[in-house]
Amino acid sequence: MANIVEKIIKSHLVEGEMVPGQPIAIRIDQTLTQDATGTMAYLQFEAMGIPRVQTELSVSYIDHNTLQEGFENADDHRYLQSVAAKYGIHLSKAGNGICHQVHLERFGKPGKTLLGSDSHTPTGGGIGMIAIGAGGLDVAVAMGGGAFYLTCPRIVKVNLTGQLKPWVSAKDVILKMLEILTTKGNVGSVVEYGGEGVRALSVPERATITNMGAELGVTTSIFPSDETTKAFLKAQGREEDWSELLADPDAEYDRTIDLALGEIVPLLAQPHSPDNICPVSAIAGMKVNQVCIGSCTNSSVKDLMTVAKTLEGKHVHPEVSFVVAPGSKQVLRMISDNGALSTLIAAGARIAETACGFCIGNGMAPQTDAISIRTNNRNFEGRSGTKSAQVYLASPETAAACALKGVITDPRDLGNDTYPAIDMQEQFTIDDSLVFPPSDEPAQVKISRGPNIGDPPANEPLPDSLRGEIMLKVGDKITTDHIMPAGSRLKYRSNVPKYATFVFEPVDPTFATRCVKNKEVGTHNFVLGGMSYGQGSSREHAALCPMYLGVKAVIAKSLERIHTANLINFGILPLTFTKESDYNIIEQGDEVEIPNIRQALSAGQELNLLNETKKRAFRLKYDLSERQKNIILAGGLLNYTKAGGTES
Ligand code: MIC
Ligand code: SF4
Repeated sequence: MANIVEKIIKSHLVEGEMVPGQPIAIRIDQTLTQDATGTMAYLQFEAMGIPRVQTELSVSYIDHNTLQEGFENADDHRYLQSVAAKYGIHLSKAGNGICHQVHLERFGKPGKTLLGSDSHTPTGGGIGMIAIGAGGLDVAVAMGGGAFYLTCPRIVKVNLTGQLKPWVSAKDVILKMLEILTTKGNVGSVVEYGGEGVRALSVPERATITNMGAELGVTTSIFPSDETTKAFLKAQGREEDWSELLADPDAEYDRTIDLALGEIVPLLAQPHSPDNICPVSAIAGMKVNQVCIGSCTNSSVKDLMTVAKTLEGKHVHPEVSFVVAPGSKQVLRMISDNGALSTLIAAGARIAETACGFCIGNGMAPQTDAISIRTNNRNFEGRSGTKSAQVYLASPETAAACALKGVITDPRDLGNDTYPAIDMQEQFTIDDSLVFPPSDEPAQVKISRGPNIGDPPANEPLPDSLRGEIMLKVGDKITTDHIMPAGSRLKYRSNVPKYATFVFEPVDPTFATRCVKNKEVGTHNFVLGGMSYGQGSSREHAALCPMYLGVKAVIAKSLERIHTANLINFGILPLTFTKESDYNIIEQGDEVEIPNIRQALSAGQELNLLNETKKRAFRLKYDLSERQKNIILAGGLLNYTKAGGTES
């Protein structure tokens, strides 16, 4: 009487007991990295001294940083290609597409585990995998054959019934889920979709839903592997990769949510959070300046065909800048062969590269105060590259309607009688010519290292007492985009000293220099956060670079899963308040001390925050397994691993 999540976890469990909330470790079958997190992951893998990856399959994708303004990106790409060839990793070259889209098409397998250094790795749940996003160091450990440690999840069943109405699509389903569950409070859960409504959703549609599970903050989301999955794999020429994976009829769940697909209407996530949901009709008529279609959430053949059919014979509004970025080379070839690309171009689309592009703020920054409608998954303030832009997340159907009319438009009001329902292709165009398998002669491969690529910085073991200043106090929902901006700063990912100068740049550009001054005189730096601190991306630089700046503890009302794991991996204490209202008393600039850390951690006691400025003491909590405590005391996972799994 097991559900799907339990079945996969059970068959991969290497440590711990399957009790929700308890630490467990699972074997990882596949890994993926992308270039922005990948260079650091492979530098860390190299530092482990393991000659070949130990996984069934590891793929390194180049999709994030393809702008190549200057030599840095191209140097990173060369490095990634040479490391892949040497260590047994497949390389998906720039131009082949966005990691999650390509992995779904060409590599994902039902029943397997996938660990990826990108928070949207759960896209693979659409094909019935336990696919989890993590920091690059965790992925490096998994490539080396190490287990992945996580909290045994609570499992939430979403029981889908009925069918979506015309002009309503998978994006609206996950926006509905975000309305129900919000981005907060879901840490430690996995969403398992089931019910008769699942059948009508194709694999790419299921993947849209699991992709944005990342925004719920859950560990992952998963769909069953059924006849629909089989048909998708067959159309990808991979029928032999299929296996059936269904929940037992009497499977139990920690919570069940019923969702009637037929009742969902076109929805939007309003600025600046993916859970700020409203029906499109509620704000219809608002002027739109930019429409961007693409990203790992909505760039499948079906998505772009639907947009093309909606725009066929028409032209987008003259005041809308309209961008389409196909998700993969496969998608681009298929829409180009079947004429949809031509339809899009005729309708006024700017065709962008098959890459993350606009989604990560790499180009296409909208005009000042713009209203931008996008099909991607995050609308955090400033992520588009324009601080004053108002980004709304929508389905491809809604985005197309907005592009045509120049104002926010419910696609059901387009006046088109027939919804261009696109059936799943019976045969996809298979062209893996931009995927390079690893070398048969690894000894001959020389690693290429450009001048922008530096070794991962070392950290010291955690001192027994921390003493220093609250360097920054921030509010709720601080994302890793606030902590470690991407966009034009992305090219410094392989150069930690340089990238660290931009920590918290969007919030307080003086943060890095102030931290360096303290570090130089030997005092420790502290950050104070609100709810859901560290949500969003898996970028471990949001922990690695603060570590480099001498940040030793983050104290917040609540912390998100991947970011917490990254803080631990880099030896930074993730702490929460015993009494949440204490947050209001402590201020930026306060001189503080946390004494006797070692003893308190080993005894499992709360920590004391002595605030010398306020002449008060506060109690702090932590949620750390024994292993995590030892990692922090050692000064991070690399030190811990080098010492053979002990704290020093
Ligand atoms: C994102 O969508 O924020 C990214 C860019 O894909 C990140 C990874 C990164 O920062 O490199 C993510 O989601 O993990
Ligand atoms: Fe790329 Fe955007 Fe997807 Fe992140 S969310 S992997 S930046 S397309």
